[in-house]
Amino acid sequence: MKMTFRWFGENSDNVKLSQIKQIPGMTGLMGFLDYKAAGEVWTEEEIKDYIDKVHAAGLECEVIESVNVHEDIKMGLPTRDKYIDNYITTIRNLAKYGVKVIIYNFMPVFDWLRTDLAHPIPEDGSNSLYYDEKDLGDMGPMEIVKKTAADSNGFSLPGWEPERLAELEKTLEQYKGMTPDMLRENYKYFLDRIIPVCEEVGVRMACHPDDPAWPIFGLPRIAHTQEQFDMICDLHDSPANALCICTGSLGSNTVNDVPSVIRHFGERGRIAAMHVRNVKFLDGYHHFREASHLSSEGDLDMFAIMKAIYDTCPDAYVRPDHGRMIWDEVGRPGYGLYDRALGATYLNGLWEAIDKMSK
Ligand code: DNO
Repeated sequence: MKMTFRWFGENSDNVKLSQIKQIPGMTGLMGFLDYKAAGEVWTEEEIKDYIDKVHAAGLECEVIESVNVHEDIKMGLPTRDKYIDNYITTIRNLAKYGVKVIIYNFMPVFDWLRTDLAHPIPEDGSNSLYYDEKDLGDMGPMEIVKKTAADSNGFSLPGWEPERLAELEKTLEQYKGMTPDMLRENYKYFLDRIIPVCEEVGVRMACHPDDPAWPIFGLPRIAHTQEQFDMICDLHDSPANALCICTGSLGSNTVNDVPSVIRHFGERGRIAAMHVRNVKFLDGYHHFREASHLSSEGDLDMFAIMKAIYDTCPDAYVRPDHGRMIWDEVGRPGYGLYDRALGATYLNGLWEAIDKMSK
């Protein structure tokens, strides 16, 4: 297991590399060029510049997260080939600088979705990301986009890039009538082209689950249960067609037994990366908030999760996912320094205990 941290680059993160380096047991990053629009090539110069800085801080950068897939690929439009060519160039460029895993998703239009980015947690005075389906029902896609942008403390939010969402109404219209099977067909077309390149250059693609783990706004979503991930693995059977299991995304839906999903795909050699965080279910339908990582503060069993990783995919890259905002920090919602650092330390502690108990 390599413990890593998400970092957005020196011009768009309140967290400094020197601070990340001081978190005990931190080996490197899940890196991101947050200014790249979906479909654009990540050039060698840009990648080198980012990774050189990470290395200079004494950290590794073997994982890149959010090389976003252009909507034309997901929709299967004739223009998709041009964007797939660009994606392949990006894979090759990243591989040249030592990247081994690329985390991405195949969710139409929206990546993750919340109805409040800073919901107060009355018990301790902190706040966290929050979802209430009731609020969403009142809002609709345009409003949620505006609200999310307005609540982001001025930071760009991955998955909510303005360029992607500028043509939202048109894009939503284009998805009308697309079934999950049709989306899967387009997904297969994409994988059939990129996975042979990944095999050649030694990169693994890691698909991130739908977050939350159910369909929204009538859009097809095909990555939120074990059965759906089995289908994704079967679309192109290769160890390079792998998964990033995000415990909080899958765990938002009680149908998913997260440790058992990890074991299922870990045993099959299909987990390249893990996002580890906790969720707390609240009263009502599809209603939860994000919790600190500690098992007793939420509804997921973090010991069982780390044990499943230890037993079935011990080489996976792990990062503490979203934290609460604590200690008056002002930062990108979900991605402050303090609570994620506490999370990393806690997860490393669980790992040490599991390791020693196993010997
Ligand atoms: C949310 C993140 C996701 C993830 C993408 C990968 O906080 O976990 O935005 O990076 O789905 O493409």
